[in-house]
Amino acid sequence: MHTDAAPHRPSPSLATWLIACLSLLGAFALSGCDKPTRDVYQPVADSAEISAWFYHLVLAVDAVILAIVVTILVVAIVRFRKKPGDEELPPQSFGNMKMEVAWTVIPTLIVIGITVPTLGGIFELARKPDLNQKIIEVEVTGKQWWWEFDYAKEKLNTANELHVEVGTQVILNMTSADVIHSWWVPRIGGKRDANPGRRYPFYFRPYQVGTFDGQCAELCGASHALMGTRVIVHPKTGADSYEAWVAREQQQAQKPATPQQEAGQKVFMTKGCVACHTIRGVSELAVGARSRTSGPNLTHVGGRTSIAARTLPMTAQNIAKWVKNPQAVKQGALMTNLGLSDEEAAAVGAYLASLK
Ligand code: HEC
Ligand SMILES: [Cu+2]
Repeated sequence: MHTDAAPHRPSPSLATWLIACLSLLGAFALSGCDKPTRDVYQPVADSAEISAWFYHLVLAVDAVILAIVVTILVVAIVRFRKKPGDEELPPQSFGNMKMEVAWTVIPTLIVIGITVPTLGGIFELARKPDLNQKIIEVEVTGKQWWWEFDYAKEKLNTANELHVEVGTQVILNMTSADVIHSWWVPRIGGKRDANPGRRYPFYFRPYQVGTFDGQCAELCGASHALMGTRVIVHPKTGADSYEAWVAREQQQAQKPATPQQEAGQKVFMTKGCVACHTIRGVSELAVGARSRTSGPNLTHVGGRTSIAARTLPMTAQNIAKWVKNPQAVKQGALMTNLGLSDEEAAAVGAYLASLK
């Protein structure tokens, strides 16, 4: 029903301003929500530092432009607003040559000012590091939906969690076994595409010890959102050093220590798991010396902090849950549901979690 007496409400311009300010505040608040393990503002490696520098450059340029535009806008609104009785058309500036040139030239200069240093940064990121120093070189293969990390020199193979050393140059050679993936650990650097049939290097040198999370950044199928990754930067010395980790990973898999773990190993050997997974020192007995890499290497799977590309935390129960029905945990997961009983799943969970 229509009434002439409209209810009292704030003038539209005030409401609009309020909404604008609130959304801006909201955006700022939300930008602080991400866990600091994935904060591009807090780089922990030279490559991420370069990207962060450009992020700040563009942010600064944009802030200046925003300040100028808002100032002009406010002055125009306040000083030149239509006054009562003012019926005259304001001066029309259509086709004003000076203004046309100004708003073509100024943005062009801004774009050039951002492009030139950006190109420098791209070359900086692509510069091959000096090979006469300690280098950790890893072959990285993106697979639906996990990451294989192969350390050729160290002769070890692991998945999803990349281990490196603070202060040491890292070279990742990125490729893909199926579709295009993109390796992105914001505090380390990236995004760097992993393309099938190609092998691209990605260089970084971490300068802070810690654990830093990342995410596949190229839509790669049903479980793209569950294709996480994690970088563990080890100190140079001590029990938690990178060298200590390498030494542990190079060992054969641990022997089962309880009857349940024994039963779990038997499940692993007899239920078809060996077709896709390798446990060094164990599965060769079943399938010969060839390693199987269509699934993650499980020789030291219990030493990881998560399973299925950071989808679940590493526990015996979670492994049991995963092997019982992988697709229930991760849509489309390329691991066969082998129809294990609850008992078999629990046993294989206990066994694999013990493989530190
Ligand atoms: C057809 C191949 C295939 C078979 C058979 C298979 N898996 Fe897998 N498995 C995979 C793939 C692929 C993944 C990675 C899935 C992902 O993260 O998207 C995986 C992941 C896992 C993981 C998580 C590892 C990690 O580091 O994230 C465990 C544990 C595992 N499988 C155990 C088993 C067990 C136990 C069996 C036998 C009951 C088995 N798998 C049978 C292919 C297979
Ligand atoms: Cu991916």
